[in-house]
Amino acid sequence: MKKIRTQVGIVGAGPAGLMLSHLLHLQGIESIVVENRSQQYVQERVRAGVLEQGTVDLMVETGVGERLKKEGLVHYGVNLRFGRHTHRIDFADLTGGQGITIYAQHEVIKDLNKARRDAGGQIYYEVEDVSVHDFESADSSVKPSIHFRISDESYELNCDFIAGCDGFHGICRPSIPKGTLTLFDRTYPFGWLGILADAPPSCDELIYTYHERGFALLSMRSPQVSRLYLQCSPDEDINKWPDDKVWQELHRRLATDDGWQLIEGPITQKGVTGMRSFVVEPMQCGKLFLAGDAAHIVPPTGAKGLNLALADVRVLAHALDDFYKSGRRERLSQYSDTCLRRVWKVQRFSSWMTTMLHLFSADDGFEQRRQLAELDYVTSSRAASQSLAENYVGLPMEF
Ligand code: RFL
Ligand code: PHB
Repeated sequence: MKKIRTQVGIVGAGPAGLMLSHLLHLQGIESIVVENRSQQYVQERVRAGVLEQGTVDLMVETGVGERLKKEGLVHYGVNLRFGRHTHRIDFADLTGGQGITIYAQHEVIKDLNKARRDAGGQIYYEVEDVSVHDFESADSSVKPSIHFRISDESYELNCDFIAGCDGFHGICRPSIPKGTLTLFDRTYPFGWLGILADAPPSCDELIYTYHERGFALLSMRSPQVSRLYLQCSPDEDINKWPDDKVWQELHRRLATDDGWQLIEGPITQKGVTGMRSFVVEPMQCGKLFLAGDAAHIVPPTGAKGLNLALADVRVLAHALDDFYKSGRRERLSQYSDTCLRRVWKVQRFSSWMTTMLHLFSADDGFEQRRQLAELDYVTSSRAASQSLAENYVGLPMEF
């Protein structure tokens, strides 16, 4: 077995793993990232699109925000549409000038990858049989390791700490001994059918729509590319959704009385995503720290998953910095508690948005009227609008 060594071994080259490696580098801490997919696959995977103000600030402050500043679309509000009317939530007014930026997750990945490559960072793509070892003890004389294979060569990566940034289906969380973790889980009786279309966005800002046929969302990636979602069944067969049926359903759910028009264009990508809320507690075990989707999943209605993943690694990078600079372990031992305070607030917001905007049962008149009353309240009370706005642009970083 070929032995290599670093200070922090990172499993997963998604946004959490790459940002952690980047932040550690800026602090003078070495890391190696191992990723089981190819670089191309990771860089092309279509996912999130909304960056909170704090995420944008983090990227800009750490020198990876140049393209984001040029190409990102800054929005100072979102629209809630119901009863064929549109109600704008004005973020700038309600949050003291804050906004969100539309910039695709795979662009964030490209920027982070480039920064790591330019700095000579080590990222091993297409590794196989990844496993994590000897991390359970807090005793610093016992060193954890990550084992993996590249083609026919087996590697043992020895390190001081392991960061499990390997997403919901990764191997880090399941490697933690049984009984150590408590899982909190909720699934929803629907999913999202998402499309990318070569069509200019039909609105300058996002439109979250409540409709008796189900939720619809209009988002975008650029002035030429629209991203749209429809509530569907969690196991929806995508083959039953030819392009014209997707457009027809979008037209129905997004229709208004004010002459607004949905602009169509060729669909370039189509997929179904399930929805869940999930949290694991604690987010650490000895010298293994879970971050991002490995530790928690939020339903996408709040546009929070990527932002939360980056908030975790920001906390972890600070805690590791403290340890390497002064030997202090307090922040490392508080890692999970610090992250979970934000995680649960974001879970609350994401499940609230999801519950307010989706159709749960077509014949539950009470629930539908309750949802409409909630939307009416949120869009007519300044206090309620402000609560939505401050959560959407992102709660302040406490650490
Ligand atoms: P990722 O992105 O899943 O990255 C984990 C990486 O680990 C790799 N991996 C392994 N590597 C080595 N060995 C193994 N055994 C491994 N197992 C897995 C994987 O290949 C992968 O590269 O997790 P990370 O870094 O925690 O980032 C989380 C975000 O990707 C996720 O929360 C967001 O995409 C969620 N999300 C959204 N978040 C937002 O903030 N705003 C949004 O607008 C938003 N929209 C979305 C979304 C997610 C969606 N889907 C498809 C789930 C919209 C959608 C449709
Ligand atoms: C997206 O553009 O992909 C997007 C926007 C807002 C969400 C979820 C996804 O809440």
